Amino acid sequence: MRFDIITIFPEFFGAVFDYGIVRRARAAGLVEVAAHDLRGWTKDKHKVVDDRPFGGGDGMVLKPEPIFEAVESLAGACDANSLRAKGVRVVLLSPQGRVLTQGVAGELARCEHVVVICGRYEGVDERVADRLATDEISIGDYVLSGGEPAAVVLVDAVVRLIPGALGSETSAVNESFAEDVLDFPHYTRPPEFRGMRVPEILLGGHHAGIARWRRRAALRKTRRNRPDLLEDASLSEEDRAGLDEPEE
Ligand code: 9D3
Repeated sequence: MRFDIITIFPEFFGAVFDYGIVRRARAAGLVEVAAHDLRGWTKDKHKVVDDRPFGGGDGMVLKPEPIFEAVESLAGACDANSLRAKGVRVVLLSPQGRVLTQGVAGELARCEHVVVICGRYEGVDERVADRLATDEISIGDYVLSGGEPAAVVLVDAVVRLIPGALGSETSAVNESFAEDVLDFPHYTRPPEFRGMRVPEILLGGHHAGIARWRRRAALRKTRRNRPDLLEDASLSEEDRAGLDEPEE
């Protein structure tokens, strides 16, 4: 699989893909990632990529011409349907996109080629979203300065779902967010640190007891930090009983 990232800050991506699972997947030849300077597709002397918004208002808008030129040179002449049919996605990263979820990442992980357009300034000429991008994606409801940090998040989330990328480690299927309950709390040595004890049940070898403790702790933490997830979780009687117990 290949990612081509179109950006006005290609140096932003200097070493971010040289670590961990993404590095290993690249080394194994499972994925290629390249960042390209949008200015390379301008045709004027000053390499202008932005202009003032029609209708007025603050800020500048990324012009359509260099973005269309960039995508056509990286993905071939294109309409959204024939691109999707070829396993090519053109992702516009913008605050107006559908929100990136594990499901969206899984969809992209099945593609051969993902071209990522990073927005900047106040926005991107809407003809890019309308006629060039196959997908418009946001990484969440907060304001970034541009699409570049979002591109890093997208590549990371997608690469770990490419078959073979996780190697011998636990499969992506049973990770948090493959489910509707968060992961359970983890502890390692020492058993007491600055007066904080590791829960006693984890120190013995009572596997059924440990499994019950972990499930209960995961549910309680989910209720505290992400109560929204529990709304469509299917909970057993024992799950509900564990949630109802008072704080120890
Ligand atoms: C004035 C209204 N703002 C739109 C909500 C303007 C604006 C803010 C931030 C225009 C562009 C940006 C830059 N952000 C992105 O390009 C972006 C983004 C984000 O800000 N949040 C979450 N996901 C993404 S993906 C790309």
